Amino acid sequence: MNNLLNYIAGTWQEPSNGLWLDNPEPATGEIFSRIPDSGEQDIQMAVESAKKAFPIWSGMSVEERSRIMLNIAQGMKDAFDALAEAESKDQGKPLSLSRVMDIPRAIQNIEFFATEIIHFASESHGGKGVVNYTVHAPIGIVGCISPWNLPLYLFTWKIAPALATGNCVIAKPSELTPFTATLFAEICMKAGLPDGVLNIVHGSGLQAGSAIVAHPEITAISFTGGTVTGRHIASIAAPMFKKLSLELGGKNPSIIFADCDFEETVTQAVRSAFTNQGEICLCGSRILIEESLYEKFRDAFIEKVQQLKVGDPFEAGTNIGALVSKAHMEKVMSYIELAQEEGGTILCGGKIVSPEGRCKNGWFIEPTVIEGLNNSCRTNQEEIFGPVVTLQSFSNEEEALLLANGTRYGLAANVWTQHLGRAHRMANALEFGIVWVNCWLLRDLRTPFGGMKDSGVGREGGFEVLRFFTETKNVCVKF
Ligand code: TXE
Repeated sequence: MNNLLNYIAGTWQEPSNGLWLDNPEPATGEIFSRIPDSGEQDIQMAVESAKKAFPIWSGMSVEERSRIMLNIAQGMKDAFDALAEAESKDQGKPLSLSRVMDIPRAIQNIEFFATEIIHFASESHGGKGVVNYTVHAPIGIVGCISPWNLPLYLFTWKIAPALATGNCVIAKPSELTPFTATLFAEICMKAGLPDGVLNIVHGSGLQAGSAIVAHPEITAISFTGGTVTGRHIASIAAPMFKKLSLELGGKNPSIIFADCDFEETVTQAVRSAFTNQGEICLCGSRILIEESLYEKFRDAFIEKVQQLKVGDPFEAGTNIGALVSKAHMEKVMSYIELAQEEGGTILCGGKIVSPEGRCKNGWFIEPTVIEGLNNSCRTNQEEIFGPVVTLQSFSNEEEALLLANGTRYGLAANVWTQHLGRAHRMANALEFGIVWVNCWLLRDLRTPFGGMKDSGVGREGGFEVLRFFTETKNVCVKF
Protein backbone atom coordinates (compact mmCIF):
# COMPACT_ATOMS: atom_id res chain seq x y z
CA MET A 1 0.00 0.00 0.00
CA ASN A 2 1.32 3.39 -1.00
CA ASN A 3 0.93 5.96 1.81
CA LEU A 4 0.92 9.48 0.38
CA LEU A 5 2.14 12.11 2.84
CA ASN A 6 1.56 15.77 3.50
CA TYR A 7 4.18 18.18 2.14
CA ILE A 8 4.80 20.75 4.87
CA ALA A 9 7.86 22.98 5.34
CA GLY A 10 9.58 21.15 2.48
CA THR A 11 9.35 17.79 4.26
CA TRP A 12 7.02 14.78 4.19
CA GLN A 13 4.70 14.58 7.16
CA GLU A 14 2.31 11.92 8.43
CA PRO A 15 -1.07 13.13 9.75
CA SER A 16 -0.78 14.41 13.35
CA ASN A 17 -3.87 12.43 14.38
CA GLY A 18 -2.52 9.20 12.87
CA LEU A 19 -5.67 8.80 10.76
CA TRP A 20 -5.72 7.81 7.09
CA LEU A 21 -8.24 7.72 4.24
CA ASP A 22 -8.35 4.99 1.59
CA ASN A 23 -7.83 6.00 -2.02
CA PRO A 24 -9.36 3.61 -4.58
CA GLU A 25 -8.72 3.32 -8.31
CA PRO A 26 -12.05 4.14 -10.01
CA ALA A 27 -11.48 1.74 -12.90
CA THR A 28 -11.12 -1.29 -10.62
CA GLY A 29 -12.64 -0.23 -7.30
CA GLU A 30 -9.45 -1.41 -5.57
CA ILE A 31 -7.73 0.63 -2.90
CA PHE A 32 -4.20 1.37 -4.06
CA SER A 33 -3.05 4.11 -1.68
CA ARG A 34 -3.92 5.95 1.51
CA ILE A 35 -3.77 9.63 2.31
CA PRO A 36 -3.55 11.55 5.59
CA ASP A 37 -6.94 12.39 7.06
CA SER A 38 -5.48 15.72 8.17
CA GLY A 39 -7.07 18.11 10.62
CA GLU A 40 -6.57 21.47 12.28
CA GLN A 41 -3.16 20.57 13.69
CA ASP A 42 -1.71 19.78 10.26
CA ILE A 43 -3.15 22.99 8.83
CA GLN A 44 -1.61 24.90 11.75
CA MET A 45 1.80 23.36 10.98
CA ALA A 46 1.41 24.33 7.35
CA VAL A 47 0.51 27.90 8.32
CA GLU A 48 3.57 28.15 10.60
CA SER A 49 5.83 26.97 7.79
CA ALA A 50 4.21 29.36 5.30
CA LYS A 51 4.69 32.26 7.73
CA LYS A 52 8.41 31.55 7.93
CA ALA A 53 8.72 31.25 4.17
CA PHE A 54 6.71 34.34 3.28
CA PRO A 55 9.44 37.00 3.79
CA ILE A 56 11.85 34.93 1.69
CA TRP A 57 9.47 34.22 -1.17
CA SER A 58 7.77 37.61 -1.31
CA GLY A 59 11.19 39.28 -0.99
CA MET A 60 12.54 37.62 -4.13
CA SER A 61 12.51 39.48 -7.43
CA VAL A 62 9.81 38.38 -9.85
CA GLU A 63 12.57 37.09 -12.12
CA GLU A 64 13.85 34.76 -9.38
CA ARG A 65 10.36 33.46 -8.62
CA SER A 66 9.72 33.03 -12.31
CA ARG A 67 12.95 31.05 -12.75
CA ILE A 68 12.06 28.63 -9.95
CA MET A 69 8.57 28.13 -11.38
CA LEU A 70 10.03 27.44 -14.82
CA ASN A 71 12.28 24.81 -13.16
CA ILE A 72 9.10 23.24 -11.77
CA ALA A 73 7.56 23.20 -15.26
CA GLN A 74 10.70 21.51 -16.60
CA GLY A 75 10.48 18.92 -13.80
CA MET A 76 6.88 18.23 -14.83
CA LYS A 77 7.95 17.73 -18.44
CA ASP A 78 10.62 15.27 -17.28
CA ALA A 79 8.00 13.40 -15.23
CA PHE A 80 5.33 13.59 -17.96
CA ASP A 81 4.62 9.86 -18.31
CA ALA A 82 4.48 9.25 -14.55
CA LEU A 83 2.11 12.19 -14.06
CA ALA A 84 -0.21 11.11 -16.88
CA GLU A 85 -0.38 7.53 -15.62
CA ALA A 86 -0.97 8.59 -12.02
CA GLU A 87 -3.76 10.95 -13.10
CA SER A 88 -5.63 8.26 -15.00
CA LYS A 89 -5.19 5.65 -12.30
CA ASP A 90 -6.39 8.04 -9.61
CA GLN A 91 -9.22 9.75 -11.50
CA GLY A 92 -10.44 7.11 -13.95
CA LYS A 93 -10.05 9.21 -17.12
CA PRO A 94 -8.57 7.72 -20.29
CA LEU A 95 -4.77 7.85 -20.32
CA SER A 96 -4.98 9.39 -23.79
CA LEU A 97 -6.88 12.33 -22.26
CA SER A 98 -4.40 12.81 -19.41
CA ARG A 99 -1.66 12.88 -22.04
CA VAL A 100 -3.26 15.40 -24.38
CA MET A 101 -5.19 17.55 -21.93
CA ASP A 102 -4.52 17.32 -18.18
CA ILE A 103 -0.75 17.13 -17.95
CA PRO A 104 0.13 19.45 -20.86
CA ARG A 105 -2.30 21.99 -19.46
CA ALA A 106 -0.90 21.66 -15.92
CA ILE A 107 2.58 22.37 -17.28
CA GLN A 108 1.22 25.28 -19.30
CA ASN A 109 -0.40 26.74 -16.15
CA ILE A 110 2.96 26.89 -14.38
CA GLU A 111 4.78 28.28 -17.43
CA PHE A 112 2.06 30.79 -18.18
CA PHE A 113 1.96 32.39 -14.72
CA ALA A 114 5.75 32.15 -14.32
CA THR A 115 6.07 34.42 -17.33
CA GLU A 116 2.89 36.48 -16.98
CA ILE A 117 4.07 37.83 -13.64
CA ILE A 118 7.02 39.47 -15.37
CA HIS A 119 4.59 41.53 -17.43
CA PHE A 120 2.21 42.43 -14.59
CA ALA A 121 2.33 46.20 -14.41
CA SER A 122 0.69 48.56 -11.95
CA GLU A 123 -1.24 51.73 -12.77
CA SER A 124 -0.22 55.32 -12.23
CA HIS A 125 -2.55 58.33 -12.25
CA GLY A 126 -0.93 61.74 -12.63
CA GLY A 127 -2.41 65.13 -11.65
CA LYS A 128 -1.24 68.67 -11.08
CA GLY A 129 1.62 68.36 -8.57
CA VAL A 130 0.42 64.91 -7.60
CA VAL A 131 1.16 61.39 -8.69
CA ASN A 132 -0.72 58.27 -7.63
CA TYR A 133 0.73 54.85 -8.12
CA THR A 134 -0.96 51.58 -7.35
CA VAL A 135 0.88 48.66 -5.81
CA HIS A 136 -0.24 45.04 -6.08
CA ALA A 137 1.42 43.36 -3.09
CA PRO A 138 1.28 39.68 -2.15
CA ILE A 139 -1.52 38.90 0.30
CA GLY A 140 0.47 36.55 2.56
CA ILE A 141 -0.87 33.06 3.10
CA VAL A 142 -3.59 31.86 0.76
CA GLY A 143 -5.69 28.68 0.62
CA CYS A 144 -6.30 26.76 -2.61
CA ILE A 145 -8.90 23.99 -2.58
CA SER A 146 -9.29 22.02 -5.78
CA PRO A 147 -11.64 19.29 -7.06
CA TRP A 148 -11.29 15.78 -8.46
CA ASN A 149 -12.36 16.13 -12.08
CA LEU A 150 -9.20 17.75 -13.47
CA PRO A 151 -6.88 17.16 -10.53
CA LEU A 152 -3.44 18.51 -11.46
CA TYR A 153 -4.87 20.83 -14.12
CA LEU A 154 -7.03 22.75 -11.60
CA PHE A 155 -4.55 22.41 -8.72
CA THR A 156 -1.87 24.20 -10.76
CA TRP A 157 -4.41 26.66 -12.20
CA LYS A 158 -4.77 28.03 -8.66
CA ILE A 159 -1.37 27.63 -7.09
CA ALA A 160 0.62 28.97 -10.07
CA PRO A 161 -0.81 32.53 -9.92
CA ALA A 162 -0.78 32.41 -6.09
CA LEU A 163 2.92 31.58 -6.06
CA ALA A 164 3.85 33.89 -8.94
CA THR A 165 2.42 36.87 -7.04
CA GLY A 166 4.65 36.09 -4.03
CA ASN A 167 2.19 34.36 -1.72
CA CYS A 168 2.77 31.23 0.32
CA VAL A 169 0.15 28.58 -0.26
CA ILE A 170 -1.74 25.99 1.75
CA ALA A 171 -3.25 23.70 -0.88
CA LYS A 172 -5.66 20.82 -0.52
CA PRO A 173 -6.27 18.57 -3.51
CA SER A 174 -9.47 16.56 -3.50
CA GLU A 175 -9.31 13.52 -1.25
CA LEU A 176 -10.58 11.51 -4.23
CA THR A 177 -7.60 12.41 -6.43
CA PRO A 178 -4.54 13.17 -4.29
CA PHE A 179 -1.88 11.44 -6.35
CA THR A 180 -0.51 13.93 -8.88
CA ALA A 181 -0.39 16.72 -6.27
CA THR A 182 1.99 14.51 -4.28
CA LEU A 183 4.17 13.88 -7.34
CA PHE A 184 4.08 17.62 -7.93
CA ALA A 185 5.48 18.22 -4.41
CA GLU A 186 8.44 15.97 -5.25
CA ILE A 187 9.05 18.03 -8.37
CA CYS A 188 8.93 21.29 -6.37
CA MET A 189 11.50 19.94 -3.92
CA LYS A 190 13.92 19.18 -6.75
CA ALA A 191 13.22 22.45 -8.56
CA GLY A 192 14.48 24.60 -5.67
CA LEU A 193 11.19 25.96 -4.35
CA PRO A 194 12.08 27.24 -0.86
CA ASP A 195 10.68 25.17 2.01
CA GLY A 196 7.26 26.25 3.23
CA VAL A 197 6.31 28.29 0.14
CA LEU A 198 3.89 25.58 -0.97
CA ASN A 199 2.32 23.26 1.58
CA ILE A 200 0.09 20.43 0.42
CA VAL A 201 -2.22 19.01 3.05
CA HIS A 202 -4.36 16.00 2.22
CA GLY A 203 -7.69 15.15 3.77
CA SER A 204 -11.43 15.46 3.63
CA GLY A 205 -13.27 18.65 2.82
CA LEU A 206 -15.11 18.62 6.11
CA GLN A 207 -11.95 18.37 8.20
CA ALA A 208 -8.86 19.62 6.35
CA GLY A 209 -10.82 21.84 3.93
CA SER A 210 -12.86 23.48 6.69
CA ALA A 211 -9.70 24.08 8.73
CA ILE A 212 -8.17 25.98 5.80
CA VAL A 213 -11.30 28.06 5.24
CA ALA A 214 -11.67 28.95 8.94
CA HIS A 215 -8.00 29.68 9.70
CA PRO A 216 -7.67 33.38 10.57
CA GLU A 217 -4.19 33.70 9.04
CA ILE A 218 -5.21 32.31 5.66
CA THR A 219 -6.72 35.46 4.24
CA ALA A 220 -7.76 34.46 0.73
CA ILE A 221 -9.51 31.31 -0.46
CA SER A 222 -9.60 30.09 -4.03
CA PHE A 223 -12.03 27.20 -4.41
CA THR A 224 -13.28 25.09 -7.30
CA GLY A 225 -15.99 22.54 -6.60
CA GLY A 226 -19.70 22.08 -6.13
CA THR A 227 -22.12 24.99 -5.66
CA VAL A 228 -23.38 23.67 -2.31
CA THR A 229 -19.82 23.45 -0.94
CA GLY A 230 -19.06 26.89 -2.37
CA ARG A 231 -22.03 28.39 -0.57
CA HIS A 232 -20.90 26.80 2.71
CA ILE A 233 -17.34 28.06 2.27
CA ALA A 234 -18.63 31.57 1.57
CA SER A 235 -20.70 31.47 4.77
CA ILE A 236 -17.54 30.86 6.82
CA ALA A 237 -15.07 33.02 4.89
CA ALA A 238 -17.22 36.07 4.09
CA PRO A 239 -17.82 37.17 7.71
CA MET A 240 -14.05 36.94 8.22
CA PHE A 241 -13.66 39.33 5.22
CA LYS A 242 -11.45 36.91 3.34
CA LYS A 243 -10.90 37.40 -0.36
CA LEU A 244 -12.91 34.70 -2.12
CA SER A 245 -12.77 33.20 -5.57
CA LEU A 246 -15.40 30.54 -6.19
CA GLU A 247 -15.57 28.53 -9.39
CA LEU A 248 -18.66 26.35 -9.04
CA GLY A 249 -20.94 24.17 -11.08
CA GLY A 250 -22.58 24.60 -14.46
CA LYS A 251 -25.55 23.42 -16.51
CA ASN A 252 -24.26 24.57 -19.82
CA PRO A 253 -26.23 24.83 -23.05
CA SER A 254 -24.87 23.85 -26.46
CA ILE A 255 -27.06 25.92 -28.81
CA ILE A 256 -27.24 24.56 -32.32
CA PHE A 257 -28.77 26.54 -35.19
CA ALA A 258 -29.85 25.03 -38.48
CA ASP A 259 -27.21 27.04 -40.33
CA CYS A 260 -24.30 25.50 -38.40
CA ASP A 261 -21.41 23.63 -40.00
CA PHE A 262 -23.18 20.32 -39.46
CA GLU A 263 -20.37 17.74 -39.31
CA GLU A 264 -18.15 19.90 -37.16
CA THR A 265 -21.03 20.76 -34.83
CA VAL A 266 -22.01 17.12 -34.27
CA THR A 267 -18.39 16.18 -33.57
CA GLN A 268 -17.86 19.03 -31.14
CA ALA A 269 -21.23 18.55 -29.40
CA VAL A 270 -20.24 14.95 -28.65
CA ARG A 271 -16.86 16.13 -27.37
CA SER A 272 -18.43 18.85 -25.26
CA ALA A 273 -20.94 16.40 -23.78
CA PHE A 274 -18.71 13.44 -22.95
CA THR A 275 -15.07 14.51 -22.55
CA ASN A 276 -13.75 13.34 -19.18
CA GLN A 277 -16.97 11.28 -18.67
CA GLY A 278 -18.89 14.56 -18.63
CA GLU A 279 -17.08 15.49 -15.43
CA ILE A 280 -16.06 19.00 -16.48
CA CYS A 281 -17.89 22.05 -15.22
CA LEU A 282 -17.78 23.37 -18.83
CA CYS A 283 -19.40 20.35 -20.49
CA GLY A 284 -22.44 21.13 -22.64
CA SER A 285 -25.08 18.99 -20.94
CA ARG A 286 -28.23 20.63 -22.35
CA ILE A 287 -28.18 20.44 -26.12
CA LEU A 288 -30.63 22.90 -27.66
CA ILE A 289 -31.33 22.36 -31.35
CA GLU A 290 -33.26 24.48 -33.84
CA GLU A 291 -36.50 22.67 -34.70
CA SER A 292 -35.83 22.31 -38.43
CA LEU A 293 -32.54 20.51 -37.73
CA TYR A 294 -33.66 18.52 -34.68
CA GLU A 295 -34.17 15.05 -36.14
CA LYS A 296 -31.18 15.13 -38.46
CA PHE A 297 -28.94 16.34 -35.64
CA ARG A 298 -30.32 13.87 -33.10
CA ASP A 299 -29.74 10.87 -35.37
CA ALA A 300 -26.21 11.88 -36.31
CA PHE A 301 -25.40 12.70 -32.70
CA ILE A 302 -26.64 9.34 -31.40
CA GLU A 303 -24.74 7.50 -34.11
CA LYS A 304 -21.49 9.14 -32.97
CA VAL A 305 -22.22 8.64 -29.27
CA GLN A 306 -22.78 4.92 -29.84
CA GLN A 307 -19.29 4.68 -31.28
CA LEU A 308 -17.71 5.90 -28.02
CA LYS A 309 -15.86 3.12 -26.27
CA VAL A 310 -16.34 2.84 -22.52
CA GLY A 311 -13.69 0.90 -20.63
CA ASP A 312 -10.24 0.58 -19.14
CA PRO A 313 -8.61 4.04 -19.04
CA PHE A 314 -5.30 2.40 -19.90
CA GLU A 315 -6.51 0.72 -23.07
CA ALA A 316 -5.80 2.53 -26.32
CA GLY A 317 -9.07 3.46 -27.97
CA THR A 318 -11.02 4.07 -24.76
CA ASN A 319 -13.05 7.28 -25.00
CA ILE A 320 -14.90 7.15 -21.71
CA GLY A 321 -13.25 5.95 -18.52
CA ALA A 322 -14.59 5.35 -15.01
CA LEU A 323 -16.52 7.84 -12.91
CA VAL A 324 -14.50 9.14 -10.00
CA SER A 325 -16.23 7.23 -7.18
CA LYS A 326 -18.93 4.71 -6.45
CA ALA A 327 -20.98 7.42 -4.73
CA HIS A 328 -20.71 9.65 -7.80
CA MET A 329 -21.68 6.80 -10.12
CA GLU A 330 -24.76 6.17 -7.96
CA LYS A 331 -25.60 9.87 -8.03
CA VAL A 332 -25.41 9.96 -11.83
CA MET A 333 -27.53 6.78 -12.09
CA SER A 334 -30.14 8.35 -9.80
CA TYR A 335 -30.43 11.23 -12.27
CA ILE A 336 -30.95 8.79 -15.14
CA GLU A 337 -33.82 7.26 -13.17
CA LEU A 338 -35.18 10.68 -12.32
CA ALA A 339 -35.12 11.69 -15.99
CA GLN A 340 -37.38 8.74 -16.80
CA GLU A 341 -39.73 9.56 -13.93
CA GLU A 342 -39.90 13.10 -15.29
CA GLY A 343 -41.06 11.75 -18.66
CA GLY A 344 -37.76 11.59 -20.54
CA THR A 345 -36.96 8.94 -23.15
CA ILE A 346 -33.52 7.41 -23.17
CA LEU A 347 -32.26 7.39 -26.75
CA CYS A 348 -29.02 5.62 -25.94
CA GLY A 349 -27.02 4.49 -22.91
CA GLY A 350 -28.55 4.70 -19.45
CA LYS A 351 -26.86 1.67 -17.94
CA ILE A 352 -23.89 0.77 -15.77
CA VAL A 353 -21.09 -0.92 -17.71
CA SER A 354 -19.02 -3.76 -16.32
CA PRO A 355 -16.06 -4.21 -18.67
CA GLU A 356 -14.38 -7.59 -19.00
CA GLY A 357 -11.14 -8.23 -17.12
CA ARG A 358 -9.42 -6.09 -14.54
CA CYS A 359 -12.09 -3.34 -14.66
CA LYS A 360 -15.13 -5.51 -13.97
CA ASN A 361 -15.70 -3.86 -10.57
CA GLY A 362 -15.02 -0.32 -11.80
CA TRP A 363 -17.49 2.56 -11.89
CA PHE A 364 -18.53 2.98 -15.52
CA ILE A 365 -21.71 4.35 -17.10
CA GLU A 366 -22.70 4.31 -20.78
CA PRO A 367 -22.88 7.70 -22.49
CA THR A 368 -26.53 8.59 -22.15
CA VAL A 369 -28.75 10.80 -24.31
CA ILE A 370 -32.27 11.74 -23.22
CA GLU A 371 -35.06 13.62 -25.01
CA GLY A 372 -38.59 14.67 -24.23
CA LEU A 373 -37.97 16.73 -21.08
CA ASN A 374 -38.94 20.34 -20.51
CA ASN A 375 -36.38 22.90 -19.38
CA SER A 376 -37.72 23.34 -15.87
CA CYS A 377 -37.49 19.72 -14.71
CA ARG A 378 -34.75 18.75 -12.26
CA THR A 379 -32.82 16.77 -14.88
CA ASN A 380 -32.45 19.97 -16.89
CA GLN A 381 -31.81 22.22 -13.91
CA GLU A 382 -29.38 20.34 -11.69
CA GLU A 383 -25.74 19.60 -12.41
CA ILE A 384 -25.35 15.87 -13.07
CA PHE A 385 -21.62 15.98 -13.82
CA GLY A 386 -21.54 12.68 -15.66
CA PRO A 387 -21.98 11.22 -19.16
CA VAL A 388 -25.60 12.32 -19.44
CA VAL A 389 -27.07 14.92 -21.81
CA THR A 390 -30.54 16.00 -22.80
CA LEU A 391 -31.82 17.21 -26.17
CA GLN A 392 -34.44 19.96 -26.54
CA SER A 393 -35.66 21.88 -29.56
CA PHE A 394 -36.31 25.59 -30.06
CA SER A 395 -38.07 27.53 -32.80
CA ASN A 396 -36.15 30.81 -32.89
CA GLU A 397 -33.37 32.85 -31.25
CA GLU A 398 -35.69 34.20 -28.61
CA GLU A 399 -36.75 30.75 -27.45
CA ALA A 400 -33.14 29.50 -27.59
CA LEU A 401 -32.17 32.30 -25.22
CA LEU A 402 -35.06 31.62 -22.86
CA LEU A 403 -34.04 27.97 -22.58
CA ALA A 404 -30.32 28.68 -22.37
CA ASN A 405 -30.64 31.36 -19.70
CA GLY A 406 -33.39 29.50 -17.84
CA THR A 407 -31.14 28.02 -15.17
CA ARG A 408 -29.57 29.26 -11.95
CA TYR A 409 -26.14 28.48 -13.37
CA GLY A 410 -24.16 30.76 -15.68
CA LEU A 411 -20.79 29.24 -16.42
CA ALA A 412 -20.33 28.48 -20.12
CA ALA A 413 -22.44 28.38 -23.27
CA ASN A 414 -21.51 27.29 -26.76
CA VAL A 415 -23.26 28.52 -29.88
CA TRP A 416 -23.13 26.92 -33.32
CA THR A 417 -24.08 29.07 -36.32
CA GLN A 418 -22.55 30.44 -39.50
CA HIS A 419 -24.54 33.67 -39.16
CA LEU A 420 -22.22 36.38 -37.85
CA GLY A 421 -24.94 38.70 -36.59
CA ARG A 422 -26.74 35.88 -34.78
CA ALA A 423 -23.51 34.72 -33.14
CA HIS A 424 -22.93 38.20 -31.73
CA ARG A 425 -26.57 38.70 -30.71
CA MET A 426 -26.53 35.42 -28.81
CA ALA A 427 -23.15 36.10 -27.17
CA ASN A 428 -24.47 39.48 -26.07
CA ALA A 429 -27.65 38.10 -24.47
CA LEU A 430 -26.37 34.88 -22.92
CA GLU A 431 -25.99 35.10 -19.13
CA PHE A 432 -22.79 33.10 -18.95
CA GLY A 433 -19.23 34.04 -18.00
CA ILE A 434 -17.84 32.20 -21.02
CA VAL A 435 -19.39 32.00 -24.49
CA TRP A 436 -17.76 29.85 -27.16
CA VAL A 437 -18.90 30.40 -30.75
CA ASN A 438 -18.27 27.47 -33.11
CA CYS A 439 -15.84 25.92 -30.65
CA TRP A 440 -15.68 24.39 -27.17
CA LEU A 441 -12.96 24.39 -24.53
CA LEU A 442 -10.69 26.50 -26.70
CA ARG A 443 -8.72 28.20 -23.96
CA ASP A 444 -6.39 31.18 -23.96
CA LEU A 445 -5.02 31.52 -20.44
CA ARG A 446 -4.93 35.32 -20.74
CA THR A 447 -8.73 35.48 -20.79
CA PRO A 448 -11.00 35.79 -17.73
CA PHE A 449 -12.46 32.49 -16.61
CA GLY A 450 -15.48 31.99 -14.33
CA GLY A 451 -19.22 32.08 -14.07
CA MET A 452 -22.23 34.27 -13.37
CA LYS A 453 -25.18 33.52 -11.08
CA ASP A 454 -24.75 30.33 -9.00
CA SER A 455 -21.68 29.34 -10.99
CA GLY A 456 -19.42 31.42 -8.83
CA VAL A 457 -17.81 34.64 -7.75
CA GLY A 458 -14.79 36.27 -9.35
CA ARG A 459 -12.72 35.37 -12.37
CA GLU A 460 -9.57 33.31 -12.71
CA GLY A 461 -6.98 33.51 -15.49
CA GLY A 462 -4.96 36.31 -17.04
CA PHE A 463 -4.33 39.45 -15.03
CA GLU A 464 -7.68 39.01 -13.21
CA VAL A 465 -6.27 36.25 -11.03
CA LEU A 466 -3.06 38.16 -10.34
CA ARG A 467 -5.24 40.96 -8.98
CA PHE A 468 -7.17 38.43 -6.90
CA PHE A 469 -4.00 37.08 -5.31
CA THR A 470 -2.66 40.55 -4.44
CA GLU A 471 -3.69 43.36 -2.14
CA THR A 472 -4.09 46.62 -4.00
CA LYS A 473 -2.72 49.74 -2.38
CA ASN A 474 -2.76 53.23 -3.81
CA VAL A 475 0.03 55.65 -2.89
CA CYS A 476 -0.62 59.34 -3.49
CA VAL A 477 2.45 61.63 -3.56
CA LYS A 478 2.24 65.44 -3.68
CA PHE A 479 5.33 67.13 -5.04
O1 TXE B 1 -17.29 18.31 -4.60
P1 TXE B 1 -16.90 19.28 -3.45
P2 TXE B 1 -18.07 16.92 -4.54
C1 TXE B 1 -19.89 19.52 -8.60
C2 TXE B 1 -20.49 18.31 -9.29
C3 TXE B 1 -20.40 17.27 -8.24
C4 TXE B 1 -20.74 18.09 -7.01
C5 TXE B 1 -20.29 17.50 -5.71
O2 TXE B 1 -21.82 18.55 -9.61
O3 TXE B 1 -21.32 16.23 -8.42
O4 TXE B 1 -20.06 19.30 -7.22
O5 TXE B 1 -18.97 17.07 -5.82
C6 TXE B 1 -13.38 20.23 -0.75
N1 TXE B 1 -14.71 23.16 3.27
N2 TXE B 1 -18.48 19.72 -8.89
O6 TXE B 1 -18.93 16.82 -3.35
O7 TXE B 1 -17.43 18.83 -2.14
C7 TXE B 1 -13.19 18.80 -1.18
O8 TXE B 1 -12.39 18.11 -0.25
C8 TXE B 1 -13.63 23.22 2.49
C9 TXE B 1 -18.20 20.77 -9.82
O9 TXE B 1 -17.07 15.86 -4.72
O10 TXE B 1 -17.25 20.65 -3.90
C10 TXE B 1 -12.53 18.99 -2.53
O11 TXE B 1 -11.14 19.29 -2.35
N3 TXE B 1 -13.41 22.39 1.46
C11 TXE B 1 -16.79 21.05 -9.94
C12 TXE B 1 -13.24 20.22 -3.08
O12 TXE B 1 -13.77 20.89 -1.94
C13 TXE B 1 -14.34 21.44 1.20
C14 TXE B 1 -15.77 20.09 -9.58
C15 TXE B 1 -14.38 19.93 -4.04
O13 TXE B 1 -15.31 19.08 -3.41
C16 TXE B 1 -15.50 21.33 1.99
C17 TXE B 1 -16.20 19.12 -8.60
C18 TXE B 1 -15.67 22.24 3.07
N4 TXE B 1 -16.73 22.20 3.85
C19 TXE B 1 -17.53 18.96 -8.32
N5 TXE B 1 -16.24 20.29 1.50
C20 TXE B 1 -16.34 22.14 -10.84
N6 TXE B 1 -16.77 23.38 -10.61
O14 TXE B 1 -15.57 21.88 -11.74
C21 TXE B 1 -15.57 19.79 0.46
N7 TXE B 1 -14.40 20.46 0.27
